Amino acid sequence: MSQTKPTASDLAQAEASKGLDRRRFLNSAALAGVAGVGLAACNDKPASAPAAASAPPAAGSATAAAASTAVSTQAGLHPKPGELDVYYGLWSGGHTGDVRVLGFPSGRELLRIPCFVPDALVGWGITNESKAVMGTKPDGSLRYTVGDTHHVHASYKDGDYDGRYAWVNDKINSRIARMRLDYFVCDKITELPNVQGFHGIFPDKRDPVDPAINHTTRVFCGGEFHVPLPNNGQDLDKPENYRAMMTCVDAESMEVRWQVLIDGNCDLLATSYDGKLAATNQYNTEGGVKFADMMSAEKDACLFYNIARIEQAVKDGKFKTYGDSKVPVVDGTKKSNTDPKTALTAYVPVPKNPHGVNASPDGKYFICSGKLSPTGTVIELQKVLDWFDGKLDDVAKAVVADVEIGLGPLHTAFDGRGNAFTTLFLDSQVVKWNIEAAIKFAAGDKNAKYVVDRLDVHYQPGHLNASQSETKNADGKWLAVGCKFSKDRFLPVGPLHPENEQIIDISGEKMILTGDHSVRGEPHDFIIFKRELLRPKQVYNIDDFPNATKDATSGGITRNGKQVTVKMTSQAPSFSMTEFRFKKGDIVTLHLTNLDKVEDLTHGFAIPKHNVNFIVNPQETKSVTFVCDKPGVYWCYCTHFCHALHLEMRSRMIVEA
Ligand SMILES: [Cu+2]
Repeated sequence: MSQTKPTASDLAQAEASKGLDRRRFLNSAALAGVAGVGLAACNDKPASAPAAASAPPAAGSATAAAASTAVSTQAGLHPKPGELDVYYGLWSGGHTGDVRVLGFPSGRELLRIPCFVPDALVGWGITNESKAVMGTKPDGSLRYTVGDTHHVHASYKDGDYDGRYAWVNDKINSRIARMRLDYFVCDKITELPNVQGFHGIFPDKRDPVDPAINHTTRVFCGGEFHVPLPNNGQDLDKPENYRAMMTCVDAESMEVRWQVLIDGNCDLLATSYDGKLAATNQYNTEGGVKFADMMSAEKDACLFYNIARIEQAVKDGKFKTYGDSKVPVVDGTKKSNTDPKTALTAYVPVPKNPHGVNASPDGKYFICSGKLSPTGTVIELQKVLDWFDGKLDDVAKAVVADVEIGLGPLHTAFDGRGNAFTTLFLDSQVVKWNIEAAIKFAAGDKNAKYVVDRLDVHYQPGHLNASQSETKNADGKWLAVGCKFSKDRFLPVGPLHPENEQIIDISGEKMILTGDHSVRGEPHDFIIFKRELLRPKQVYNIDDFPNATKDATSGGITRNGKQVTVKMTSQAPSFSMTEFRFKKGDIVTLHLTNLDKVEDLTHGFAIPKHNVNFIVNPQETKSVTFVCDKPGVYWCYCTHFCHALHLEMRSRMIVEA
């Protein structure tokens, strides 16, 4: 049971009794890299102390003690055998290049969706169909075999997820992948031109102009690293000419619609519920290429994009193109956008090197975190729109609060009851704070108690998200926190530790830590949403595959010189052909249709010594192409357990010399 696990306070007490303040040690280590370059506060204080001297007394400063006796008020934390979770979670996998599907609140991993990196379970990067999605070189080999996924977001309708698509970024090769949420597969990947280090990603929630379009039609992509334009060998030593861009991709076609040239490096992205605004939190507005240069300015920006104006500028031909790319690029740099009446962008100043920007579910605010400043910055969207309309003289006035919340604030989630939850990387805490109280405090009401609660997490949290948090229907039930270091929370397994995804009950006033879950590195961002928003299909439609073989007798082998095509089927416990014969040097394309219609009856197909292994799900067809370069007998066998006679499910491939 969850309440019998050691709690945060147990751990803190154990640490104290051992005279070993691991948390402070971690803080020191985490800070070492930025010492002397302008960190806004020091951390020589006990872990449970309020974050900053000038912050109001934290109602939750004794939270850890309370948590040791508190019990989760929510049923169903760990579903009993046979019970289903009530939420789906979509987790980015980091440099495993995949997306993980979790059941929530159990935290059970249900599936990994390979996107950018080959996957041996399903044959992603082996089958012709997956290679076509991933992209190949002229010789047919994969263009890339590495990826780095950070942020997963799903398509919207009426301000909530509609169950059509999810998208994920690849930071290494600046690619965006789309997943169909009916079959939980990646169906398209687009490589973005002109950018490097594509990081933040967010779909729009409705059209900025057409009120009839109240669903996602665009996906915005933040470019982090600034590079020469075009990046073809010119301007190598002229970093003043390097630039980053924000990119708009069409949600349906996955074509790149347009890009915006900007100052600074994009981190995360948020979109407004009215469709009018997108924003990226910008660090390195200095344009530095060295560590200290990137942190010299006291303020960076939350950069707002006026979507309707950008698209009008593209229509009016007010754009450039770079290098071989035909994508229109409009000028969103600060110096070209000083007149609010024509500006495409607005740079709202926020404390230096911000991390994270998140939209509140009431549609009113974007919240940026300070990272190097112990503050959360609340930006009122109506005021940003007022600036674009010439009704606000200074866009900096759109900041309605910039309040101290703790050390190393990164990302923010919401409970739909006016509270924000922000990860504090250096404090190893989540802080719960009330947005309207923070605005009152910032306006001068020093009695406004905006910090509601603090909870120790283990350790060094990065992303967090709450159930339904990034929709209008934030339900304030569960919070998941991606802790970057697990240290002593799990059995040691050598030098590579798992990460610790912690689950917190946020249904009450105080947060209650209810679960530790080890995860393979290295998830970043994730979303959690109600299971009824998806309509998954468990059996394919055979007619969706033009190369399907629809019955066991209609397949066969056709030869055209050295090109050989095999069409065969699987039906437990046998393949339609028990034997096929080739000659050395043949180039074989084999199409396999799984005729089984029974849910959960997947087959595999492996050919020894030919680097072939893939699965076919019920009524699915896949193909592989390989060269028969070694005479001999090869037993092709089913790799995915299907039947009592699974071991006998084989075909003999004979390659003649
Ligand atoms: Cu089988």
